Amino acid sequence: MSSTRRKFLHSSLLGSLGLFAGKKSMAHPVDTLYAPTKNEPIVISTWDFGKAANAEAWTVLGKGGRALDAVEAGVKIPEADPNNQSVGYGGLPDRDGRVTLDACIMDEQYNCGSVMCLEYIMHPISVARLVMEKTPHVVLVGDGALQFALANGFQKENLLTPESEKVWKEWLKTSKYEPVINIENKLHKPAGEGNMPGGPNNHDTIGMIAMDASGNFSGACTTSGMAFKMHGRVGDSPIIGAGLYVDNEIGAATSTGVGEEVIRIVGSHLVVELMRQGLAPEAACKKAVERIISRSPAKAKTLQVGFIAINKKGEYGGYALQKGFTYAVKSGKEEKLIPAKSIY
Ligand code: SD4
Repeated sequence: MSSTRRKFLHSSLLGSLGLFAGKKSMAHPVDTLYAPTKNEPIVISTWDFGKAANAEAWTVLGKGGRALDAVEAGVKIPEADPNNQSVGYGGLPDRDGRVTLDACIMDEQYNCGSVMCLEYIMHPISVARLVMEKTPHVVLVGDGALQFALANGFQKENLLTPESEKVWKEWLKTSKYEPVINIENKLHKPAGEGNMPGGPNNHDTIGMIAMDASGNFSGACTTSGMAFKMHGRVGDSPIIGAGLYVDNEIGAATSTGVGEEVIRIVGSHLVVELMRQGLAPEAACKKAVERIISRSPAKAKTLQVGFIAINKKGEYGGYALQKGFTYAVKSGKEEKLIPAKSIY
């Protein structure tokens, strides 16, 4: 046996006996990376509906539970809420009237799972978690994701509520296809055109990131995507690095808004890397938003994108292109909804 391997086994054994808990081990960096330390749990998530989702996540975090379990439980709240027309059940359909869902999840050890364009399953986040835990893969899409979900006991359900169907039928009268942005709770079409049906939830994903009492991070992101999208269109939300990224040494970030712009800059990964360079969460989110503007300043004025992030110290922040983006925070010290700063 090589001496490195022997050292690893030795330090793992000591680690599992708890002899290194809370201390910086010199024996092997893996021991220090995941060693429990005393941390204040915290969870943050996108938009106003993040508040109810955080409260659910707190039922896990507040008891010293794992961040991964907390974020999964948290985002299942908007997924099951028929009044939320941008996530899960009740989500606005694509242009063909099909509700297609995107979700991803990531834990403290770079494990991740994702489903894209999944139909008929109310909790895509739990399917994404199973992809992570039960398969050697990271992503399953469409029929393959559905097949996998059904094989694992998920029920097929109609996710198109009468309300969302009504909005879709209204949209069909004009069938105009363009992103609609959320500014101060109003829907605005680019270039001053009239508002589009769909209510204020036309495209509001839930992205949730959390640090638990062991100092470990996880994140989850789930959405029905852009309303009336082309069938098969996938945004940033289920793409690891774009809609969500977790690096347990640094922190975590997630995004909402026009997914195409977030994918182009690999937004959430960028935010985490900016924090690695020393930026505070809010400053890192702002820089990522500025990257979108630098690519195309005129277009950026017509879009909404928001990021939120937490670092290893439990500091958090958010930033958006436009006014109107809110995020919810819950910790042992506070519970609030924060209007994010924005460029425009
Ligand atoms: C997407 N990012 O599918 C998602 C939608 C969203 O606020 O977040 N809207 O592009």
